Amino acid sequence: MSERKIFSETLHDGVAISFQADEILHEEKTGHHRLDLIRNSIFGKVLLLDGAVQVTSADEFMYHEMLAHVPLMAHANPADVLIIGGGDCGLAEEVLKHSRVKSLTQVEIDASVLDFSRRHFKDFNAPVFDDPRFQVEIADGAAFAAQSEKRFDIILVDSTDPAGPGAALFTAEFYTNLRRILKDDGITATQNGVPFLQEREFVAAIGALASVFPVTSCYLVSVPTYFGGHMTLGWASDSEKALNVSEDTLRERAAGIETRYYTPAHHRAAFALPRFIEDLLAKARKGAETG
Ligand code: AG3
Repeated sequence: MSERKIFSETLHDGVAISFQADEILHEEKTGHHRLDLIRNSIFGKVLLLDGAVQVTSADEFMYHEMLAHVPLMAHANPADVLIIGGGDCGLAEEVLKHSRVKSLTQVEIDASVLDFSRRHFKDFNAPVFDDPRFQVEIADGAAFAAQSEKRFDIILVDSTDPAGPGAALFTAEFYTNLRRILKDDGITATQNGVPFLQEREFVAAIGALASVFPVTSCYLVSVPTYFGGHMTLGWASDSEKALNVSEDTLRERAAGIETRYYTPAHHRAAFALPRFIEDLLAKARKGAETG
């Protein structure tokens, strides 16, 4: 007899998304997280950490493509890339599609999430582990950023939400260290939550980014499992140059890279924000100015 169980996300107060588990594939308490892996008829494999959905087989491409390709295509020479978090390696897979990338360092705090995802999410992450450009460090991302001697063209922060182990990845101190380890013309992009449900977190995180970087913005992605409307990805750089790359240039850089969500036209469109998000962005930047 097949087991049936409902898994409800515990991330937000007052509202939740629920998944029917056609099968419970794994339940574990790792050193850092509670980890659940279930199989759902629509989303395929669904990985939850501490009761919050992190990745599903069916919709991972939407989030990973936008977090990787927007900053990478916007950069003239994204040779050295750093991913903080992202233990399922779906983001690494997108980054390594770029032949312009010469090295990818991934810093993940939880070795068991990495090992586990390597076994269970082969469908998307298998190519990563055979790629000589890929290097993993099991370490605290915040500590890595504080200590690294290496500099990067692109830093991607693929974090959990700003609670528990992920909280350190939303602070001005962390962003100061990211700026320190970025090369000239470097770009940082961050997981920044669903502002309709996480307004306070959005303003705090963008405010912290804006207190450190001269140029701060955000762009949109819709991911079914991160429900509640648009998700925002944070953007930080020292100049506006990479925000104004033409669609023609993006198309040249995107040639030969296979995607299912990202397009050069959508890249540019993703920075056109609904009014309420524009207002929150302005509020966050203003907060940063006045301290
Ligand atoms: N990073 C994004 C987690 C967002 C979770 N939010 C939520 N469930 N509403 C996940 C890691 C993907 N590589």
